[in-house]
Amino acid sequence: MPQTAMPAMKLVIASPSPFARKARVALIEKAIPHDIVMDIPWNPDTAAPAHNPLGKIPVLILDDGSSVYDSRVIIQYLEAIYPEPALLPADPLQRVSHHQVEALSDGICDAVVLLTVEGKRKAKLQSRDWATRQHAKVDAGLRELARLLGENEWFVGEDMGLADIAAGCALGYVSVRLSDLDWCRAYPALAAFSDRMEQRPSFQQTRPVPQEIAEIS
Ligand SMILES: N[C@@H](CCC(=O)N[C@@H](CS)C(=O)NCC(=O)O)C(=O)O
Repeated sequence: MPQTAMPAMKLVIASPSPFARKARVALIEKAIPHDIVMDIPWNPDTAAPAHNPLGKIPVLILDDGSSVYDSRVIIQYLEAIYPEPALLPADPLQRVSHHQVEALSDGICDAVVLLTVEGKRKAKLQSRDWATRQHAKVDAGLRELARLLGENEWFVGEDMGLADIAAGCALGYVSVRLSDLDWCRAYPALAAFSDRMEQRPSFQQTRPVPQEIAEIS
């Protein structure tokens, strides 16, 4: 009997996006078959609004055409449908700790995205105060990540999980977008953690790649 191939889920991404990377890493760590759809959500021809009213990526498109967004919900969905290997522990308070690190890491990424987008606006529209505000969030976020990790191997408990994926993606993104920021010297244990994460196959396959985005007004 000929086997009918199951249609794979599709993940709409942008190649530099740390949020998309988080979802991609989860898919790879769980060995879930999927197809990648490349998008540039800042450009007028973006496909994102057809799948997410907020016009943001990542979006997971399921076999029935329905969408799951944003990266946090995508990971919850994957965890529910493909429980192994677990990215979240059973203990409810440990789960909260994972989500806290995820929120902190995503907040760092939000600030870096805003800085990147600000840099794409016409020079006369760019605000130095706004940039300073976002830089302060990145600095405070990195300081807190370093404090939470301490000298531990993983952020929560004894196993790699969501917190580590989220923090690893944020650190990789900061290194690419804010290459002048010498956070590795300030936080050597965090830098060693980032190196360990970048060596995982799921991270090696999802290195951030810059995209050409149109000027934003
Ligand atoms: N909280 C969202 C953030 C997603 C996000 O900000 N994506 C950016 C790309 S890195 C985007 O699509 N921005 C387009 C826009 O804001 O119009 C998530 O975790 O998925």
